[in-house]
Amino acid sequence: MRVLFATSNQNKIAEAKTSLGLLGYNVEQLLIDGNPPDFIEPQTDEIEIISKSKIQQSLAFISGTEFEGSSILVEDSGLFIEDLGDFPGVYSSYVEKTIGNKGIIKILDNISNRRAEYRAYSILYENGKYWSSLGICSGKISTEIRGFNGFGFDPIFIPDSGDGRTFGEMSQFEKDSKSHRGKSLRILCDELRRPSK
Ligand code: ITT
Repeated sequence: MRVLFATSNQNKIAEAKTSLGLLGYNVEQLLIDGNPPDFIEPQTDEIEIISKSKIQQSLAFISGTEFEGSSILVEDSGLFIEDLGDFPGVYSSYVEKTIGNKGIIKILDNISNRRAEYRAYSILYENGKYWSSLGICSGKISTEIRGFNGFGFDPIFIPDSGDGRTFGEMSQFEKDSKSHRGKSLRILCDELRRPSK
């Protein structure tokens, strides 16, 4: 089955191809005239609210196009650092582009509580119905940048379910088996495959 992922983030697409590919889905980026939807994000600190807004904007974006009636996937995600009151959270993309991993490590200098979690809220629209799911990956922020894989904060995020390596030091398959995105997409597919739905 084909799923059109409405996102401008190529890393999210690559990871969704891994997660959903294993479950038999064919993930493609939603592009109209070569462009992904340019989302206007509502002012909120809830990824769930942003994700709901993204799916509505995507459905408006495909209305009247050849993609009307297709299965559409959206996702909003971020890194939530406990001692910083869940910052950067919904501002993750902006913080990544501005202060980056070095900046986060600097902010956490001398802070002993380095607990953090990644969260992803995904919504799939198919045949007039919506399926949604939250995936959480708990861990901590490393004291130095390690690894070249993944994207964004991966070289400073150490998942609890691993062996001390950052996501930046893991393969995409390994990250997928533990990550917020992988979990969220697998829950979504389980829901979708339930016979009662
Ligand atoms: P779209 O809104 O177009 O999907 P985006 O990158 O702006 O793309 P978000 O608004 O959901 O997406 O922001 C997610 C940000 O959170 C992302 O840019 C990274 O900074 C961070 N992030 C989320 N998941 C991550 C992951 O698996 N690895 C590293 N950083 C991640």
